[in-house]
Amino acid sequence: MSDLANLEKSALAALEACKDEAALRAWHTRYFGDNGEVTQALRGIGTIPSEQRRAYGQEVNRIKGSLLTAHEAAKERIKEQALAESLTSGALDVTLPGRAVPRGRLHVATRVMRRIGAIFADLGFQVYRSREVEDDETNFGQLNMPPHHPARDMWDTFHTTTPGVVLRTHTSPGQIHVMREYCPRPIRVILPGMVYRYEQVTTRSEMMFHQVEGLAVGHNITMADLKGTILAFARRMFGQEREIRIRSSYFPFTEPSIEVDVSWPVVDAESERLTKGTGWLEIMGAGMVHPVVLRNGGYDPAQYSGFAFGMGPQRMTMVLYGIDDIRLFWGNDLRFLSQF
Ligand code: FA5
Repeated sequence: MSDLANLEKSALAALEACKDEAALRAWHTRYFGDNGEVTQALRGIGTIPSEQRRAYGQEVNRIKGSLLTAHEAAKERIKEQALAESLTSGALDVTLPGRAVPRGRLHVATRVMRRIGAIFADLGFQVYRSREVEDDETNFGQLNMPPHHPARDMWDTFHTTTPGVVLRTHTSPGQIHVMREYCPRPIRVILPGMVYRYEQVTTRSEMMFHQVEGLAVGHNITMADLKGTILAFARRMFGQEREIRIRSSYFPFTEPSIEVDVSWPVVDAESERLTKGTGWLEIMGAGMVHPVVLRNGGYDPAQYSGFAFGMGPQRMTMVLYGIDDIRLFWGNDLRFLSQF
């Protein structure tokens, strides 16, 4: 009987020490397995002298019952402990405010391109998309710059490994594509897009930048139409008080050729710097489409005339927002981009 008391005591102590389910299973095998200590005590009932057998048997069965009940309780305790542990170790505080998903926005260059597109849409211009990889002939030759023409030096060119294939240095070759597609119908389009130049990158010059070309072809189109279009654009883009100034210039694909300035009153050091003190800002090159170019597009220059212009939206954006370094546009610096 004292052995039984010891058995119960040590089994309960061992159960108390169990920390996980594996220990619990080992405990069960130790006491209730085929050769377990309680199993053996039960088997031993038959060997007990008959006068003590009844009392012994009752005690063994009581111990068996109490240990199994304790085992169930320990199982429950360990399960709850495991659950509590997993809850605290991967704790998730659902009362904390959520992390805001950063919302993207349109790049300032895209916004300005859209604004330019909207102004010209109001003036009746459609958008024509033209390729960025061009052949030498369309980028230069068809625009009245045959091979070895010195004007080609105006555009430092990226040549590809395929002879005669270049990255377009300006949007002007698009004029040839539009004319050939539309001829003999009248044309009023803008051609926005990226252009590439093998240039020294500085605060004012990039090797990759946007241009917006404009082209109008029809009967009786004159310089006055070009001037009126540019003035209407400049006033919408930069403000109602703007005046434009036309200077003569040279491009092989326009005749006469001009460069256009927009008035910019010198009111502070910033505008003084932008206009170099003159009160005028250059915004584009333009002119009347050269007869050779009209002919290359399929239009008879005796019957048709047209104007074209090419502007640099990055330079205009710099003026509009006081950006002093053109490299910021493609620098991918969020501190810059998130200001717009
Ligand atoms: C041309 O590219 C002519 N194709 C424009 C033209 C079109 C004239 C149709 C006549 C008729 P130019 O190289 O000046 O011209 O470039 C036009 C504009 O692009 C410039 O006024 C300027 O705003 C912008 N630009 C030129 N080079 C750069 C550069 N490296 N980085 C940023 N913008 C530039």
